[in-house]
Amino acid sequence: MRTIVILLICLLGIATGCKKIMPEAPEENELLDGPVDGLSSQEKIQFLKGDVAFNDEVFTSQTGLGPLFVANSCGTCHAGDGKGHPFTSLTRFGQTDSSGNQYLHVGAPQLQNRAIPGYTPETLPAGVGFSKILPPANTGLGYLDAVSDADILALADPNDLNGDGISGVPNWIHPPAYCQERANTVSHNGKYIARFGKKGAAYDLLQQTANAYNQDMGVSSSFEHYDTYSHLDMDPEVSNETVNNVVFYLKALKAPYRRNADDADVRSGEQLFMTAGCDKCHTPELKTGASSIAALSNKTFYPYTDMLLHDMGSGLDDNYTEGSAKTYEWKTPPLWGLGLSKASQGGSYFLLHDGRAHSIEEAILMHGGEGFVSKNYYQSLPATEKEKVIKFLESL
Ligand code: HEC
Ligand code: HEC
Ligand SMILES: [Ca+2]
Ligand SMILES: [Ca+2]
Ligand SMILES: [Ca+2]
Repeated sequence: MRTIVILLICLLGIATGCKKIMPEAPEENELLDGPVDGLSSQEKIQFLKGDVAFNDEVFTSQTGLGPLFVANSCGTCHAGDGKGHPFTSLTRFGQTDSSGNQYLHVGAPQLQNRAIPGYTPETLPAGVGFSKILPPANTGLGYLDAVSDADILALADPNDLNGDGISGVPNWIHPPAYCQERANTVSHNGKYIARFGKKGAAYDLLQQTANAYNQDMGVSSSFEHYDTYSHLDMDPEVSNETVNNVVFYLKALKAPYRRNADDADVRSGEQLFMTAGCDKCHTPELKTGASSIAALSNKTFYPYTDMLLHDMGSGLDDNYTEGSAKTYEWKTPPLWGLGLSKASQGGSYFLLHDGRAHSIEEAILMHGGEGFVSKNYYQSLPATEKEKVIKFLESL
């Protein structure tokens, strides 16, 4: 019915208005959510089930939401699987060093600022420092998941032996018992390499997902069943099947496609990106090992991350530790999809962990610590050359 009305309006000759009424469907290469090519029909079905659970399943107090929570569906914070907005941030507090969290009795580490009727939401205790983080894009996660520990370690240089001022390190954690060991996983003193989240503190997508249900929505599962309000273990409110479908969905989300890769300015921008040493952390090319999803096995892909933690200087210190990550350390974020992120963030950029950078250039200029030299190189470029770097980044 609506379509007919719109068509009629168009026929009446108000042609200029029609574009506004009927937004053009985005081009395939501008969409972030969709599966990788080459899934089996079985896998496509699981992807769709995970898609529904992730985007459409809105929890209520009847289906397990809360009592304390931050949002009622994954899709609220991860709309279209793109980067999130300051309205969809998470707040964590009370963990300033490796001695642990001194504020567990008042709701740390994560703030649940909403509650179902009859319950009181958490508030930040007076005087405590807190860290606010924005959701990253969820695209291409299956590729990052399938990189071998050995490949990640090959990029690490903890003692900066090559003397370039850059010393990426993995985040070493004790994964929860329900996580399955990766093939050929590498372990040091009982700790394993974690790789998801902005400080890279989640071992795999199951841990990330089970935690999100539990901490972000107050929904318990057989994996994570501790209730943040009662401090009791709860019966599952979401099935293992649903959790596994969501994990599969995340793994099978395609990687963003490049746009304008052959443009002359984009190509010189790419050269400048290398000369500035951006690629020392934003590693252009990685490869997957064997994956249980055939479409992801032994593939070369272009995420622009080394999945390692770097000292980014005091300006980006959030006074919060996770796993072995220090307060000033962040995992290099993938840059793929950067040029598309504006659309998912409501038309403006909110970059870096807390969205403080409102343009790509601002994000670059806020690089300190191990990124300082690289940032200075960018800053010293003439305006026309800077523009090329930005054009390149927008093409990712
Ligand atoms: C209240 C908003 C919110 C909700 C609800 C939420 N997330 Fe997130 N998500 C975030 C934020 C913020 C981060 C960054 C967290 C971090 O870095 O530790 C994140 C990180 C992630 C990541 C890590 C991606 C990466 O690149 O490392 C995955 C995967 C993810 N979320 C999946 C989910 C799933 C699945 C659900 C639902 C079960 C969910 N999220 C619900 C806000 C949310
Ligand atoms: C020492 C490692 C390192 C180097 C070198 C480096 N970066 Fe980064 N970059 C990071 C880390 C880590 C972050 C995330 C910091 C945060 O969230 O607070 C980041 C964030 C970014 C972001 C924001 C991404 C987002 O999704 O919010 C952009 C854009 C970016 N870098 C571009 C560049 C460019 C261009 C260069 C070269 C001039 C460069 N980086 C050099 C490590 C590095
Ligand atoms: Ca619950
Ligand atoms: Ca809490
Ligand atoms: Ca080095």
